[in-house]
Amino acid sequence: GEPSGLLYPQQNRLRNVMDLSGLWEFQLDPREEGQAQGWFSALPAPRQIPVPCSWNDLFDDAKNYLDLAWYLHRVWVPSGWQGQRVFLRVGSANYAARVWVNGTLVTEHQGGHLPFAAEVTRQLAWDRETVIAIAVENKQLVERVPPGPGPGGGGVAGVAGWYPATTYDFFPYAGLHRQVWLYSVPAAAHIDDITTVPAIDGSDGVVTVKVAAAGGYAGTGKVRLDAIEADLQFRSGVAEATLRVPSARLWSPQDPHLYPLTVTLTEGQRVTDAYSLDIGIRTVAVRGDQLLLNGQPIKLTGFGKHEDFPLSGRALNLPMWIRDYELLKWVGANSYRASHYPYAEEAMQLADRMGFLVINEIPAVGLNFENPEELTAQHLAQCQKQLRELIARDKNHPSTIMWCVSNEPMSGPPLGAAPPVPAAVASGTRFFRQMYDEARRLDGTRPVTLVRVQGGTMEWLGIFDVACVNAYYGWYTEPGQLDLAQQALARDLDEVHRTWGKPVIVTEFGTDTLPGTHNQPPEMWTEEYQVEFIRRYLDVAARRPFMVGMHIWNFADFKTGQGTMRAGAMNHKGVFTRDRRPKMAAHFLRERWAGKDGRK
Ligand code: GCB
Repeated sequence: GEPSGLLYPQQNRLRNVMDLSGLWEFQLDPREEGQAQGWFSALPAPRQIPVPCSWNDLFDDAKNYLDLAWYLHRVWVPSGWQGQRVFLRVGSANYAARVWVNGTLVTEHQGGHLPFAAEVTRQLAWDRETVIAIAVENKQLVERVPPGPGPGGGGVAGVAGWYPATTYDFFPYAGLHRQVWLYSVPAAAHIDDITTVPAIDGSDGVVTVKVAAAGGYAGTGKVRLDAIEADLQFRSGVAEATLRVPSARLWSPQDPHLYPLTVTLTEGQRVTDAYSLDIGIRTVAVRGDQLLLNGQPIKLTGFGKHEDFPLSGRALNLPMWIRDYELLKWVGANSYRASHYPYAEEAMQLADRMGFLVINEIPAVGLNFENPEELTAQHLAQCQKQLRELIARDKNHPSTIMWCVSNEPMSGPPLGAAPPVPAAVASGTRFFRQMYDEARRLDGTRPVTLVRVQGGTMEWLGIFDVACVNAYYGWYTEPGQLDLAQQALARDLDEVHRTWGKPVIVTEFGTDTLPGTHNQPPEMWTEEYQVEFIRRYLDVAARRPFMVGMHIWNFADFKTGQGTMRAGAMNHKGVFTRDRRPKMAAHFLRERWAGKDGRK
């Protein structure tokens, strides 16, 4: 079924929230004996760990550890919550988690980066502490998404054989990466889900609001948008209303205006539940080879990113997010791609507020279609589940302008090293048609895309609304030869456009750049080469009206596994260093994108 309970936890007059961030007990379980020995009640030899945080940068013996580990926390549930329904919500457990409350297994979840919740009203204690235990592992298994290395694993990193072995080019950070919360909702009936769909009619905004209330609720409610109100009449737990905002102030990067929306359930004059969120009134569409925001063509300037920082790893890091948004503004970016997995909910809220456009991606990186059909079927089930969870979580964010269903799926070796394998192409085509249909079924309002590896399958781009391609001419191919690289890029983009007539985005292009390394004339790994490479790519795009976006790989240097291609176990394609200092390219982009020449 559809996921429920993914509304961001909210404290108000009728609901309660308790954020369990802080120090928890932690223990590795390499022999997987914990469950049989009752570790969900007490850990035999715990140490302390912060939640949220990846475990890998904290403990030497856990650096490359991806097997089972236990988290345990004791909490008093406030007695004022009695009489309400209480849920436990895990923001992101990377990758697989099992959750116990006072000794009872209450839920399991697979796939990091997305929240899950379980009702724990019957398991928690009112007269003593409640024990919460979460067992997490991040094994790189071939049937998972992203797939682990092996017959079904693809990806450059898989091919290169790095340590720890992954099919993707970022460190496999593990652990509880976002907050764990307890929250309560009214027992009689509560708002379980809200879907808002904005439209524009002349100068008016028209917002359709669909509300799901738990337990087949058949009562009444209200929805208020700014000063406009409408009644809700629920049938079998569902109600809908349409609100018209005269002369609406449309959401855009220039004016990211948000309207407050509140949904209530009512019994006569009495409000029995309430939930508020801020929404933007804006539309996204594809017309011909243009991408439209509020009916006007828009070009994306920005980056592929990662959630990555020293010590905290892949965990929620609000200082990092605030600084990154400051730097995105500073450099003149209007957008980024949430490569290669969904980012923190707070990051999406900030993007709404600050006017960033986000290509929102599920963790489907490293897929390879040279696989037995049953493995592909397992991957499809995982990808569809992740898509359902992502859209349930992020559908109300104006900043999300596109869903991306995969990064660099492969039907043969990358970089055009050999022609695609026909059976793999056909298998991928079936797969991505189903992914596209599922995305449109869940959300008919946003374009859907897929990111092609350089030299990868052209056919798959035809299934989607926008063609996204990654390009490393001048780096992995044509090394050091930027004239050739520029020609190869132009040929590639023109062919994609000629074949499909769709808007095209280069979602990745970049060079590893060691900060402080210089040469004239520009040479690979120098700051000059990064600037020159980016300049050439932007020039090629600027001459092509169908190019609707240029996202540099990457915003910042980020941690990878260890291997011959990654100096210091880092990908150095950042325009900023890992600690967010600008390389020469950052100043160049600020001049080009923000029109600031550095002297002002
Ligand atoms: C890619 C991948 C990205 C890598 C990048 C690189 O194509 O999508 O995850 O980090 O290339 O730097 O090799």
